[in-house]
Amino acid sequence: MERRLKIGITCYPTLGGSGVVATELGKILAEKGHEIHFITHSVPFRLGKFQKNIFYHEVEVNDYYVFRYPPYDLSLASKMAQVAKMQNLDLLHVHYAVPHAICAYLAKEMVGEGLKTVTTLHGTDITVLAQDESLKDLIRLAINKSDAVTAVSNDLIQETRDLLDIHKPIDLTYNFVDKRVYYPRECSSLRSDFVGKDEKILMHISNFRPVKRVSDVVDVFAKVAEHIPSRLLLVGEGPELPKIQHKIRSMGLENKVHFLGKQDDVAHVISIADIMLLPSEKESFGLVALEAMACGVPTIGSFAGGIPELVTHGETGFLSPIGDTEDMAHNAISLLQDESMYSRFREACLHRARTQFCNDLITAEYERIYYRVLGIE
Ligand code: GMT
Repeated sequence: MERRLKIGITCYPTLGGSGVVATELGKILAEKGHEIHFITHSVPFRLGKFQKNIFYHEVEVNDYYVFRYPPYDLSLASKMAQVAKMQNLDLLHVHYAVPHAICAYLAKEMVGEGLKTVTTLHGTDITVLAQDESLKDLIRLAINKSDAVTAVSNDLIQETRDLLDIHKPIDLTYNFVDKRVYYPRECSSLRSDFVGKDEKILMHISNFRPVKRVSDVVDVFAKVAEHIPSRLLLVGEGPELPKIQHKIRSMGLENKVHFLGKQDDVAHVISIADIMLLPSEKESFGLVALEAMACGVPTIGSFAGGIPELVTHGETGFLSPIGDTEDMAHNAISLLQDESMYSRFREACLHRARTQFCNDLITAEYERIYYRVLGIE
C-alpha cells in the first residue's frame, strides 16, 4: 500500500446494487488498511459485523418547524464537512451524482481544496434523472466539480456524455463481487424445498421497478414451463409486485411461482438457480447478473445498457432485444435442454467472474484513482 488513506463514503445505504457495491468497496479497503468513514442516513445494510478501520457517521436531518421538507441534502453536506475536518479525511467517495456529488462539492467548499472528491455514477442518476431538463445543470455541475468521476460501464459513460455534454474524462470501473462470498454454494437441500429432481429453477432478483420488466420474466417463464418442468423464484420487492402477482394468478401459474421477498444471503439463494432472468429496459450494469455469474449461473436477458459488457452473448448467457420474450424463452429452453452447453456456460461464467470482475482487480482500480486525485502517483 502506497499510503493509508482516510476515505469518507456516501451511498444509498438501504437498497440497491449501488449501496451493495459502495459498502463492499468500503469493507475491502478497510481490510487493506485504509480508514473508512461511512457518512449515510442509516447503517449500510451489507455492513455486517464490526470491522477494524470502519466508522459510521449518521446524518441526522433537522426538521425545524419552518421546513416544509426537511433538508436532508444540506444536513448531509454539513456532516461530510464536519467528518472531513474532524477525521482529517483525504477524500470523499460518493455514489450517485444527485444529491451525493453535489453535497460533496458543498463540503469541499466548506473544508478547502485539500479535500478531494470522487463520484461514481451508477445509472439511474443519468438514465432517469438526466432526462429531466430541470436537473440537467445540477447533475452536470456535480460531475464537473468532482476531482474524478467513474462509471460502472462504457454504455453509461457514453450516455452521460450524450445526455449531459460532459467532456471531462470518466474512468470505467466495473462493479465487482467478493470472490470469498460469491461462489457456487452447496444447496441441494434448499433446492429440494422448491423442485423435484428433474425440474429446473429460473430466478429473477430485482427491486420490481417498471424498468426491470418483471412482466417479461413471467412471460419467458410461462413459455419455458410449457417445454421443461420448471419453477420461477422471484426475489425482492417493489412497486410492480402486486401487478405481477395478479398476472401470475390470471395465467394460472401460482403453483409454479414462488415469491421469496427480500433476501440477504444472495449467494446461497442464487446458487439454487439454473438460470437468472434479466430482461430490463434500462440497466447500466446489472449487478445481479454478475452475482449469478460468480455462482456459475448463466443469465438470459436483454441487450439493454451495460448488460452486454457483462454477459458475453453465447458464452456466459444469451441476450435478446428488449421485450423479445419469444427469443429469450427459446434461448433458455436450448440452454436447459443441452447439458454439455450448460456446463460450458457454467465454467465460462465462473472463469469470467473471477478474472474480470473480482474484488482484487476492481478495488485496486479505485485505489489507483484515489492516489491519482491526491497527486500520489
Ligand atoms: O437498478 C436499480 O433500480 C437500482 C440501482 C442502484 O442504485 O443500485 O441500480 C443501478 O446501479 C447498479 C450498481 O451499479 C447497477 O448494477 C444497475 O444496473 C443500475 N440500475 C440501472 O441502471 C437501472
